Amino acid sequence: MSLHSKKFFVVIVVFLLAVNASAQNTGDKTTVGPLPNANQLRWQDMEMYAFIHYSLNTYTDQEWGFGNEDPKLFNPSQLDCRQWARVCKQAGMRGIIFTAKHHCGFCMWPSKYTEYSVKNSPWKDGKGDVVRELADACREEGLEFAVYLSPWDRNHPEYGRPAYVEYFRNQLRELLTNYGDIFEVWFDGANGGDGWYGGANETRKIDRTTYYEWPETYRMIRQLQPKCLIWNDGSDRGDLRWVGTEAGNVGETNWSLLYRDGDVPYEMLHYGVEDGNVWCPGETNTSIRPGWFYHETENEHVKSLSKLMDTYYKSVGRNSTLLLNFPIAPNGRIHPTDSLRGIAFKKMIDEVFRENLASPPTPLSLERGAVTYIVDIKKGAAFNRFVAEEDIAQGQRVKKFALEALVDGKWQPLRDELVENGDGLTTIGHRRIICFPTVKASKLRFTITDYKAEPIIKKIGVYLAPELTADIPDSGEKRSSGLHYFFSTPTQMMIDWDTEQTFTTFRYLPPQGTREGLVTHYTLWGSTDWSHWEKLATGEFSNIVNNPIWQTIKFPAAKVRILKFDADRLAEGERMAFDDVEIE
Ligand code: FUL
Repeated sequence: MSLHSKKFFVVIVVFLLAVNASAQNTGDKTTVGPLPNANQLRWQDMEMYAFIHYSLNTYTDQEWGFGNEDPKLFNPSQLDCRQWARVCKQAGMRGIIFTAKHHCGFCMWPSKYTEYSVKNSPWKDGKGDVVRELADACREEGLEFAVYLSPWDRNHPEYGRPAYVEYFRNQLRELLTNYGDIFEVWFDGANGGDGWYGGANETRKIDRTTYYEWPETYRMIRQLQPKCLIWNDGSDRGDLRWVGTEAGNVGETNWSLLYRDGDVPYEMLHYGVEDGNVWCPGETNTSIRPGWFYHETENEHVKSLSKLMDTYYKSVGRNSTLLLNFPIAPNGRIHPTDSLRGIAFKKMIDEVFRENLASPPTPLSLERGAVTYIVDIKKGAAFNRFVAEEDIAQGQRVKKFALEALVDGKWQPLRDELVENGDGLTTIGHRRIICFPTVKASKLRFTITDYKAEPIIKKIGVYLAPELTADIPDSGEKRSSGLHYFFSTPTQMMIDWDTEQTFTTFRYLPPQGTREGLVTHYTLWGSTDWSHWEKLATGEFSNIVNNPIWQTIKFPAAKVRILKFDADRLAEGERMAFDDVEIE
């Protein structure tokens, strides 16, 4: 990481500004809309908490297990939940959500309802319980604890039938009864269809709006853990919503509201709904590495500090929380690169927001329906961050605002440099952070130009963040391979070389920003003469739709002149698409 201009490190304490504009009732804008409940308010103050992905996938180098992986693979030599909790705490995380059961169905606790769990692994002679160890470690470190329980279960023979729903609920009851307070339950909406399902080896699709009978499950959760928040993707409204991407950003316009009923398309997930009738704020989830589970090949791709800061501004700085994933390595610990990066991330946040350069603003003025704050900048200093917070206990009210800096006696507009179109100055909510190029000014003018009801601004802050340059290339970086390829059919790519080559790896970078043509299932063939084809690999690119990162296919060393890549299934459309491929 390169930090430029340390001398510009002027960072000050946030000061509290409780300015209630309700005295300035304009009379015509009084529809606040729904309000958060006490659990949602408490949750929003957590700001950042960790995800931990750990399961049999860690030992099979997969993102989604099929459900038939051998429990004997689970035998970490140095499993240390205290190390996870310490790292997360130092990385500024206020709690941990743990994958108690991922899609493969393997339980990280000795559930009495299945044999597919740690109790049939060699780890601690089958007497271990990772959920217990982590819950205890969190409490010791003063962190909150929560569980991810995948509704989709590729191991269970009854998946897709009513008996499974009862099984799922029984497991949830175990987790909610035996491990102390749980702050959140995370019900992943993914369902790729196929799985082992007790040996049936088939595709089972369910109707996710009805199959799981969520109302009944929600009742049980409310009864067993009244403070627990429900995260649910799509179907029955929980307390929190997904933000429609795993890339680590929510919309710059971000309402904490949704409609109580109906489908929730991407636009609603990402931006919320201005006139929604239920409070359902967005939680931004992303991983510190490209994948959710640990893969050695990603050790060089742990997100850079600048990328993590960008993620922070685009989540916590946009009225959301940040759920940042730390995968566990096969030895049972968080990899040192990830832990150091996580800790550096927290240090940088503290540095940026150490000193508030704003003197208390003059009392607000109200002109033609706009609420204006004039902020004196201490010593006319340089700054590049603006922070505003609404008192969301009284609803989310601000629709649009403007920012200007007084430079040499002239007001100059400031815009959010993290948005591509417009000035990005829409909605505030719990916290809004606006990033702009460094400016030296004596005053800042913050004008709320449109609002649903009288704005109640709790805090205003002005800061100078050190400039960061991308220190580590992004994992999505394009590495053009200059291959000679062509399509023999819309779903078949051929790549040829003049002479025989030995390969062991094929990498596919899916098209970014679209599902059209994205390959979810593939078969890879090799040939030396165009007529005899050897199957090199076949399988699925799990989670590629939500997380369209580079996908790696490894196969035993093969001598080939031609490679044939068949798209057996596409997420959407009829024609395979790609941003890049690589062969090694
Ligand atoms: C996705 C899952 O399919 C991934 O494996 C991961 O658990 C992520 C957090 O949610 O939908």
